Amino acid sequence: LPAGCRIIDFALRGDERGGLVALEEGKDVPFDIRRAYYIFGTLEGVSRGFHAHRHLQQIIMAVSGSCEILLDDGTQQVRVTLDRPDRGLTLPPMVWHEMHDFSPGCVLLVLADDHYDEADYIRNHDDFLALVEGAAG
Ligand code: T46
Repeated sequence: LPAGCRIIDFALRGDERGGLVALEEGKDVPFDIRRAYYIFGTLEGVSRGFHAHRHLQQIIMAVSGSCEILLDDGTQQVRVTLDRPDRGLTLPPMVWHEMHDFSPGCVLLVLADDHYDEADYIRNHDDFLALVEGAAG
């Protein structure tokens, strides 16, 4: 995985009635949570993402269904399957990500360490590569 991307298996607190996962800031989620959003009802064949963030830290999980996420740090590309409601993937700044192959009914929950700010997005892949190369000197 690219540096800073980490798979986190959350504790399952379910019982004979069904599943339950609790996410606590600083414990299960390694940053302060300032925003949550969820992505659902994605139409068949649609892909999303196609950006990196300059500063934002996030954790993403498929609370229902599945999708593939492509991670690109400018050097390597890795695909990760998100298909467990008890497993999160941290998305650090400066990792290009694309979400593909959404299953019907897929719900992605994302927790972020800051409010929405369009200026934090790098939505052009060539700009992203130039910034990565610039940072590498
Ligand atoms: C990310 C991936 C995993 C808001 O107004 N507030 C928000 O908090 C968010 C997340 C989005 N928006 C608006 C901006 C766009 O007009 O909602 C619209 C759709 O957002 P976007 O095209 O960026 O959605 P995705 O699925 O491509 O990307 C999202 C997040 O934006 C992004 O931060 O890392 O999920």
